[in-house]
Amino acid sequence: MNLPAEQIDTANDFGHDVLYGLSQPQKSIPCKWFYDEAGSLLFEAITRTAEYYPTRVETRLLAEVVPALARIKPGIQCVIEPGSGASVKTRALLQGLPLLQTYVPMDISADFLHEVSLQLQRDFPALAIHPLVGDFSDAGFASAINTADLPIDSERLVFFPGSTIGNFHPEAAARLLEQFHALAGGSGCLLIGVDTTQDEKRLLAAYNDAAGITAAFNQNLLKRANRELGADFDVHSFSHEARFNPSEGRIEMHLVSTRKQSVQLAGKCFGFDAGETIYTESCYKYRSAAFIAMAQACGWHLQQHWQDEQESAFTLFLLRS
Ligand code: AVJ
Repeated sequence: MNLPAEQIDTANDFGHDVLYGLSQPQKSIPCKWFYDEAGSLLFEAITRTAEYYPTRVETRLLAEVVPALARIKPGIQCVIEPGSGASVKTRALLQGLPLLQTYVPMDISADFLHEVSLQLQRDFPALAIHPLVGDFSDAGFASAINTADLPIDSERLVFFPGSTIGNFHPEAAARLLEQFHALAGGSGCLLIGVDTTQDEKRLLAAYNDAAGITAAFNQNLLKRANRELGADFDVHSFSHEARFNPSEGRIEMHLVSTRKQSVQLAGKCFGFDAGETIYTESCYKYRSAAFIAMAQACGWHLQQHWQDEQESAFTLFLLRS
């Protein structure tokens, strides 16, 4: 394994994104900044809560999907995973694909990716692990795969689980689906997990667990801004809120200022009214037919799909070019 992991992006633009986001009429911070080391660990803790069904459901679906995939696409040699995080779900794929040689985890959290890659290399000694650090939503990131030292002629599968696609505005989601062709290579496939659940109660509970782990995950953004950017957020005067926006078909996460206050950052002062929010995340919940239509418009064809029926409508779609 080539370590340290290859760094793709050049500048850390967390500071830029926070300054820009707090200057807008609806204050916001992009959700990709959730995932520093602490945030990545908090996300893993969210996936173990009773309310957060997507991980549990997708893992159960994968037990059925991986053997099916090994039959449908027995020749897959390389798995590429944008936003790999802890690579927990991937392990089933790494074990179940008979000709797999290479795994390329891509993540924005360098230290976390490094640790996960070392552990995977210990657990899968025969596999070539090739971590890439960076923001997979950068337009240039997809082409980085071709300059990386990879067996590019191999049959590739892009694995994009967890409904991460839901974090992108539909137009950005479509751009991402188009960029995935470059990752997959001409004849590659995409296995993508999409939360197609529409039940409002279930959705709201999943983003507001009783133990408060999602709240801590949300507030960690402000702690991170204090630590890395020297901001002076009083973290406890911003409370976590999850909202369902039915017309946009999305869950929204906000940090609500519980009082009138101001925050200093990089020589600037940002005022908050009581009740004013920082919008921190969108999680779009597509209906199956709408998702398939979007994927088709982006040059992907549906090969097969698997949908949960026990506790949600989470779906895994296998798409081919
Ligand atoms: C990792 C982006 C799929 O949107 O469900 C979990 C992130 N945010 N709880 C999601 C998240 C709050 C998660 N994704």
